[in-house]
Amino acid sequence: MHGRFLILVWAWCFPLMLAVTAAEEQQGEGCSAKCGNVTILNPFWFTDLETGRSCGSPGSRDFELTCYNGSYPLLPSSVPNNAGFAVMDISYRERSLRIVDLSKLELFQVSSSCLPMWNTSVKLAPQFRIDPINLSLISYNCTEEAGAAARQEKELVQATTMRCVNTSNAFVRAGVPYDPAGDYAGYALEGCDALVVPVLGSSARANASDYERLIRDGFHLTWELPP
Ligand SMILES: *[C@@H]1O[C@H](CO)[C@@H](O)[C@H](O)[C@H]1NC(C)=O
Ligand SMILES: *[C@@H]1O[C@H](CO)[C@@H](O)[C@H](O)[C@H]1NC(C)=O
Ligand SMILES: *[C@@H]1O[C@H](CO)[C@@H](O)[C@H](O)[C@H]1NC(C)=O
Ligand SMILES: *[C@@H]1O[C@H](CO)[C@@H](O)[C@H](O)[C@H]1NC(C)=O
Ligand SMILES: *[C@@H]1O[C@H](CO)[C@@H](O)[C@H](O)[C@H]1NC(C)=O
Ligand SMILES: *[C@@H]1O[C@H](CO)[C@@H](O)[C@H](O)[C@H]1NC(C)=O
Ligand SMILES: CC(=O)N[C@H]1CO[C@H](CO)[C@@H](O)[C@@H]1O
Repeated sequence: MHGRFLILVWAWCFPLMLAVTAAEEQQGEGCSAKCGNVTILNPFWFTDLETGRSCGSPGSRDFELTCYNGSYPLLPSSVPNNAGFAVMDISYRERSLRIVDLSKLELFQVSSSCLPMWNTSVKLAPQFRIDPINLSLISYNCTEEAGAAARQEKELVQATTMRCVNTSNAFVRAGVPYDPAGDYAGYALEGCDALVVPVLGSSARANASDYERLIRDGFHLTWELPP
């Protein structure tokens, strides 16, 4: 009789115990699993820079975020000394997140130094894929000669507010279909350095002269679970 009672109590409590454990795993001790507006759950985890404590269970390095100034989670760049990505939101159901390439924003900030720019795709860890329902924006930094030719091209917009370039010879092209292979040879311009930035698929009809807003709006990534 006594034993049966214990089993009953145990069976009744068990779901409750599971729920408590899950909540503890999500929140960890003494730290919130929220950074700004974004909820951090498995497989993502982060270390609180101030307390040094981990939120969530430390897992794969590629999924480690840093909570920047309590404002937004930062996904690091896999290129050293390069600003990472600001995470704007995460959909755990769709395994997708929207991020903004912070180093590209340096092209609009007066105070920043002009560091070398990398294509966004090379800065992402292999677990992440740029969502194919994306478009690309290509920015060109041209020599004077090539700039004179590019100014004749109707679909190119002059990047008049871009820093770190001679704005007379810098151009932007929007609405380029996203190419998973990264082969944008069809859009190469002789005498111009090209930089490819993914933008949201919903920007299909966007005007290239809105390049700053397009870059600030970010783009979607999907992730594969770590092994
Ligand atoms: C958080 O979300 C609110 C409402 O959606 C928005 O107004 C606010 O700007 C967001 N904050 C950050 C840091 O993204
Ligand atoms: C840090 O966050 C506070 C409040 O959210 C904001 O006022 C401040 O500008 C932020 N600092 C930086 C360096 O972003
Ligand atoms: C970016 O990618 C384009 C297209 O593949 C390539 O032509 C260009 O050289 C790359 N730029 C950099 C800075 O790597
Ligand atoms: C920028 O390009 C224009 C046109 O090619 C040229 O006249 C000007 O000297 C350049 N400015 C600088 C600072 O190189
Ligand atoms: C643009 O080209 C000039 C001259 O080659 C270079 O000094 C500058 O760093 C380049 N800017 C960017 C953003 O690539
Ligand atoms: C894009 O915007 C620019 C400046 O706002 C405007 O002059 C141009 O007509 C627009 N192009 C299209 C195709 O709407
Ligand atoms: C404009 C563009 O690139 N559209 C593509 C978005 O992704 C879907 C799925 O891969 C493609 O079918 C579209 O062509």
